Parts: sequence; structure tokens; C-alpha cells
Amino acid sequence: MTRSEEKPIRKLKQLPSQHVMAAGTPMCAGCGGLEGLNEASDVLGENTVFVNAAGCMTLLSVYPFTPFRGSFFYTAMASAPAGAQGIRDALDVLIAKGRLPAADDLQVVVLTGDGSAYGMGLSSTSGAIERDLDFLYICYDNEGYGNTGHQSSAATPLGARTATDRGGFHGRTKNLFDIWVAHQPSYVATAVASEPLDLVQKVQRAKQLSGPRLILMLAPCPTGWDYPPERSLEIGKLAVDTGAWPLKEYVDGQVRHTKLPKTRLPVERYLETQGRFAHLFEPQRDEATLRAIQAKIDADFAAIEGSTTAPD
Ligand SMILES: Cc1ncc(C[n+]2csc(CCOP(=O)(O)OP(=O)(O)O)c2C)c(N)n1
Ligand code: SF4
Repeated sequence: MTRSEEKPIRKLKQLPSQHVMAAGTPMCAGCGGLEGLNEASDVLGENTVFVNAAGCMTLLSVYPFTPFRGSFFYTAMASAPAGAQGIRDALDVLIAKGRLPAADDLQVVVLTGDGSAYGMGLSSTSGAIERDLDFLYICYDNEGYGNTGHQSSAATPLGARTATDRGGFHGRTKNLFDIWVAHQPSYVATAVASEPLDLVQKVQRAKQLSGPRLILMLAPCPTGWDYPPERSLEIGKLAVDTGAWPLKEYVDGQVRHTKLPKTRLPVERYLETQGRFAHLFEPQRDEATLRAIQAKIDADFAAIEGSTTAPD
């Protein structure tokens, strides 16, 4: 279902010249998740209530300080979509009783890391989608339990060193995009802050729809991924250009790729930028793992060419 129409964002110049969120947060310098949230909140605007589960972004809004102009509601790690249900229901009741003008309605936006989105909160998310809850879920995916020291999560990629997999993660990485698509929600998209126009266009599309919607945002994380903070945007771009993070969206039952690399770079160009993959190169190359990472991307792209819609 579609909500009110806004002028489509075709250029970044259409966004406010200053971020809607205030500066000076306690997040790490160079946090890719924070940059993505800044871009998203410029589109969402002030009439937003963020429903957060414990993670790095919880520290954004610690009483009496907040960078948000709207509201922020903190829940337990497994329960953010249930918290969103309560808020959505309360808003609907107030509007139905005439105690809140419809024009003052709020977008209910769940904001969590991948630890919640892929794991601890997945049951709550699945139930919310099944109930057709009208909410947007923004997951900033730093591919680990960042706030507690970057333990492996269900989003951790093959070969990445984490606090719990010192020799590199060799489990199975969940595909959250496909898990959401299997629920047939209104909208699902991947994004990354280093592709800002693609990100804001997706947030705008999601904002104009109702029902369950996901923006799954890769969040380059200098602290957990072990690289200098000034490289976050470059690393986000390499994730897209090597195919490690394909940019796509699901809407009306179709998956569409919004930006395919013109010439896909070898994934090593992305891996070698981050200390979490250094053991794949030194003291000697781990050819088996490097080949497996590249083979997975090649297979994904072969499937893209075979079965999904390419960008306009
Ligand atoms: C039930 C529960 N278990 C563990 C914790 C401790 N904890 C707080 S933040 C966090 C990490 C969350 O990881 P993620 O969702 O990926 O977000 P990030 O920290 O990366 O932002 C954990 C495990 C908690 N708050 N609640
Ligand atoms: S640990 Fe990573 S995700 Fe968390 S605030 Fe720092 S850079 Fe951002």
C-alpha cells in the first residue's frame, strides 16, 4: 500500500543542507552505520520514533542528551519489533479517538544492529511481519556484535576474524534479505552510506509504503573491522564494486538490482583493506578461504544475471 506521495529524490541537493540529526554523538569516528543513519533520517524527517534494541546506537540517546529531533524508545535486544507494535497501536488508537491529529502521526522505525536483526530479534521480527505491522526496520549491519567487542553474529562473513573466532569465522552466514523476502513484506532493500543517492532513494520508497519494510544497511566499522576511520566510505564502495554487498530491492514480488558494478573487482581488493581479514594474506595466503569467498560472490552474480531485473 502507498502512503502520501513526496517529490522523488533525484539529486542529493534535494536533501537538507544540514543533517536532521545533531552532530557530536558518542559513536566511534568513521562509523559507517552512523553515516547511513544520518542519510536515512534526512529523508525520514522529524516525525519519526526510533525503536532501538541494545547495541552501539543505544548510546546515541542517553538521557538527557539526544541527537534526534523526534523520539527514541529503547527495548531489550530481542523485542524491538514488539515495542514497535505497541507504539504503532498507541498511535492508531490516539488518532482514532481524535486525540492526535493524523498529520502528527509518526513513522515507527526499528533501529538495530545485525545481532538483533539476524539473531536475537528475528522471532519478534517474523511475528511482526506476519501481523503486517506498519513499520520500517533499519538494520545497520556491522557484521558482528559490535557494542560488546565484536563477537561473531549470524551476519559475520566467511573468514572474518572476530572476538569469538580469532582464526576467522567459518560458520554459515544468514541471508537476511531472503529471510525477509520469504515473508512477502512490502519492501526490502540493501544499502550502504557510501552510495548515498541509492540509500536515500530506497528510504524514500520505503517511507511512502506501509506495512513491514526493511533497509539492510552495510555498516563499515573501523573498530570491529580494524581499519583507519577515514577509510569507511572507500571500504563501503569496495563492498559494492567487488560484489561483496550487492545493492538491490524487493518490491511487488520482484527483486531488482539498483546498481551493478560495471567491472566487478576481485573481492581481495575489499578484504585486504581490513585487519579482520589480514590472516587470509599473512603470514601465508589462505587460498582455500579466499577462493571460497570469491566463488560465493561469483555464484550470486551468475544467479543475478540469470533471474533478476538489472538496474534501469
Ligand atoms: C538479552 C541480551 N543479551 C546480551 C546483551 C548485551 N549486549 C548489549 S549490546 C550487544 C551487542 C549487540 O549487537 P548488534 O545487535 O549487532 O548491535 P551493535 O552492537 O553491533 O550495534 C549485546 C550482546 C543484552 N543487552 N541483552
Ligand atoms: S563499534 Fe563499529 S558500529 Fe559500533 S559505533 Fe563503533 S564503528 Fe560504529
